[in-house]
Amino acid sequence: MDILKQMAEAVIAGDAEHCVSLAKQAMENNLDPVEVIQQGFSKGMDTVGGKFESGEMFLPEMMQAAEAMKGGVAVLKPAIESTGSGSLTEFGKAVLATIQGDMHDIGKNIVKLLLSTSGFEIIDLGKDVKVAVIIDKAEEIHADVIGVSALMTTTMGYMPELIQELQELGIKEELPVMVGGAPVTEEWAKEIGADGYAKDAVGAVRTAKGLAKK
Ligand code: B1M
Repeated sequence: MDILKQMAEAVIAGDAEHCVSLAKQAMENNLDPVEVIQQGFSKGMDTVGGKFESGEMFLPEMMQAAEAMKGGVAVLKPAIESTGSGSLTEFGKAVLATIQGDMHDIGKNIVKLLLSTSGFEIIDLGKDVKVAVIIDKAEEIHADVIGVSALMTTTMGYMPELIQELQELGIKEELPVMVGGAPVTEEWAKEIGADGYAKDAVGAVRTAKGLAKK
């Protein structure tokens, strides 16, 4: 089995130790750490999501899988940081958050890692963050972009609320919003009036750079 498949399997099995050793092996073999996350660990997580949905896996196993993936990503982090390009503030400041009611932050943290190594200063507000808190912080620091993540269909609904609120305050033009997360689509992003959308963390860097330049 190739190493990426083994990584996916290790996440599904919730085997943190194996995730760590595979991540180390990937680095020794000079594999691209971002590719390793997207084609290895994340694929495993997709399977976990499917198994949870169909009742083959339960919450404790999903939590164990999440911890295992985090362990593997932590090993890859320094390699991603060392390939960083651009000075810390080349593209300005980005306020990042997982939206209100949503505790999923693995994807948001990967987006954060890549943005922070691509010329953005990141203000990470964490997970389950209220719309008002995001707006206050973005206004306070004159953010160049706001990035919000949602992993559930139930929490995606706070994204249009954020955009509406910015419109009502008359600051939408100054504070472009990028949205992402597994259930979010480009069509939906357009529909709610978001300024940008990205399917994955690599795309998020591209989109954020485009928005910050404006
Ligand atoms: Co939960 N969960 N979960 N979960 N979980 C999902 C999201 C779910 C789809 C599983 C399923 O049923 N198939 C489902 C949601 C269903 C729905 O939409 N309504 C679900 C559920 C139901 C729940 C609970 C309600 C379960 C329960 O308690 N009964 C509960 C919710 C708690 C809450 O939030 N209030 C819950 C809890 C958890 C854990 C704590 C166990 C854990 C999260 C741990 C953590 O994040 N710290 C967890 C996990 C791990 C998942 C799945 C399996 C994997 C998510 C993940 O980390 N993927 C997930 C199923 C799935 O998504 N396939 C599921 C890996 C990550 C790298 O990908 O986050 O998509 P992702 O990020 C990508 C892109 O989406 C993109 O870039 C990232 C990297 O490429 N991206 C952006 C993300 N944010 C972006 C922002 C951008 C741009 C791109 O711009 C700003």
